[in-house]
Amino acid sequence: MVLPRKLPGMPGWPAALGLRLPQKFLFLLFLSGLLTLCFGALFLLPDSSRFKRLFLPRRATSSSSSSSSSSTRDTELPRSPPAAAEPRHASPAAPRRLREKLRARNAAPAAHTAPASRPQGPDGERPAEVGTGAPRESRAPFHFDYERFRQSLRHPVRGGRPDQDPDTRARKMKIKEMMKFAWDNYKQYALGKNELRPLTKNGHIGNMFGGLRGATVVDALDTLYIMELEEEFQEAKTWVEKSFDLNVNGEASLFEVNIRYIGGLLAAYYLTGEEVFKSKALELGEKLLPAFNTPTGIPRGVINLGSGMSWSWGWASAGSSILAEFGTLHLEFLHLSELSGNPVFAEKVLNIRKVLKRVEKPQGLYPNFLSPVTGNWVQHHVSIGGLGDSFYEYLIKSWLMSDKKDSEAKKMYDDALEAIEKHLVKKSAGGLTYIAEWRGGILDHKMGHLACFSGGMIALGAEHGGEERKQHYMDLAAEITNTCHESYARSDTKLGPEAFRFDAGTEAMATRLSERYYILRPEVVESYVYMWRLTHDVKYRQWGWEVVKALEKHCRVEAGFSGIRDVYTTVPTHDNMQQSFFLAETLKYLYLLFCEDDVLSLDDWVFNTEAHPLPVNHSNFKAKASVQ
Ligand code: DMJ
Repeated sequence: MVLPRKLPGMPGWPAALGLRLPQKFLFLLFLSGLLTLCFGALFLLPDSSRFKRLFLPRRATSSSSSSSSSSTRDTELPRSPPAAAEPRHASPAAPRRLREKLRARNAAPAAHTAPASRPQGPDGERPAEVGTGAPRESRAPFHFDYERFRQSLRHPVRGGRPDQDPDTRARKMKIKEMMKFAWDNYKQYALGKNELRPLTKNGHIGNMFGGLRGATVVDALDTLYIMELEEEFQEAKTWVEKSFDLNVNGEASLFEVNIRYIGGLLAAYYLTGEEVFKSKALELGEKLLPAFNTPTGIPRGVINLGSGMSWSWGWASAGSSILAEFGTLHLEFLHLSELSGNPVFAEKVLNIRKVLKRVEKPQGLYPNFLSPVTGNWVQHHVSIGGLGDSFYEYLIKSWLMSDKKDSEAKKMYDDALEAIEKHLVKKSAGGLTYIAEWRGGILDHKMGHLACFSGGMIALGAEHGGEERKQHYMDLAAEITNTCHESYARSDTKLGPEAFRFDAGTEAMATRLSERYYILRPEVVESYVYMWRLTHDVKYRQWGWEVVKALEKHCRVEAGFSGIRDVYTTVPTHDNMQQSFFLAETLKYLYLLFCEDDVLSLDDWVFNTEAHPLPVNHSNFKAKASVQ
């Protein structure tokens, strides 16, 4: 401890007290005794004390914290509750059923989640267990009853009835062939890399997944399974078993890892019951938890999967977190709790909802940037396309996934949609309905390709509203889907641009060179599927078939499918990238468009934002926690 040095022209403070040398020594002795006493008292403070956390090594205070003791960022709130306690961050208004479930889980001697390969702390010790204070060895393993879950489904997952119409059957088979072609080329030239580069016939790794590999494998698993590409599914499964390494050390997008890897693994587990998918999902889920260690519990966008350090995107205003990123965790995280018996994942996302409920919404709208430190909006940009999109999607899907019990999510969705309709939904001079973007009250009359998922979302939400509202929202959904179809129909390739505008005489076309590309995105086809399933209007199948033909003509190359740089030329340049979401989403949705409705029935499944099916928790769902 260094005492303040004497300043020129001022007496030292023991001297200023008029003390002589022996007295000075006595005074210093007393002072150091006092300091030692104060520091020692820290050990007597309760575990929750902020001071204790500031001064003591992290592991000593985080027995109930998230898994990664290797996180170097000290945490404030929130923390997981000790066993048998009410989840600290479960909102009082949070769905009662979910809270009861969490309480039951907390009381159960459960929470064996991580396999033996779980990372160790920096000094070689095991990190503290997630969500319980009990030592790992003393707790019985949690068991999710997969067989009972399968019995609870209302339809066979791959469909019970064969298609009647030969044309529809042929179209379905064509899409299956496209999937096989995309997979075979990825396998041949890029297996283990994240994406295939189909022109140069090699792999792409990129920097979105923090050193994780095989994004295309994990994204493709459920599509291969649903299409009954058995051999190819086995190849993908073998890669996950033998080569999928989670002990990586790199900066990952929390959102992308969640929707592609966690979503893909969860769906593969629920469809097949193969334990490897579950254990990988849970292990990876734990690695994401340190991102939530912020003053509000709103996670930051980027996390190092090795160290657990997290931070905000450099491009996000003032260190903010992005609505569509932290708002697109709910479905997967509830399932991580469901499968592990560990409430920590559900607590994290319930807390996000609590923060969002509490914060004031300008005109009832949710801006895209929120500070994880203050919990306030950082900028007033509102969009149902990029940066906002899947937040709204997860509200309505949370309600559906809860078997319509999560009325809080439904209310938030209804209110948000009402504000969007009031302030953002417009009609063009030519009669096309579109959803504009909002910048502090000023409208930008532009719709991104990403925003085209909203036709399907609005139809899904409408399906369960009152009769009058239902018709209103079904009409709105149909109009938006029609506008997105127009953005395809008005291009030379019959594929849609990244963004299209409604200004200066332009309708549903890109006006900027930088917005003319198409990267194999799924959102328009996604809306066709929901509209088809909910209305059975054959035009949606016709529109889907137009997309198949355009993909074959302009995107299929010798070794896979590639995005194109300009949809307004029939001799487009390829971008040399077969995105993983092409296999996860675009081809899956196209296939489902030509399947009977009981294949991945909407009665049994909700699709995460990467089109990975997660089961609805039916009231007759009897897969309860049991201790082996
Ligand atoms: C996908 O990764 C997901 O659909 C996500 O929500 C946003 N967009 C891409 C595909 O366009």
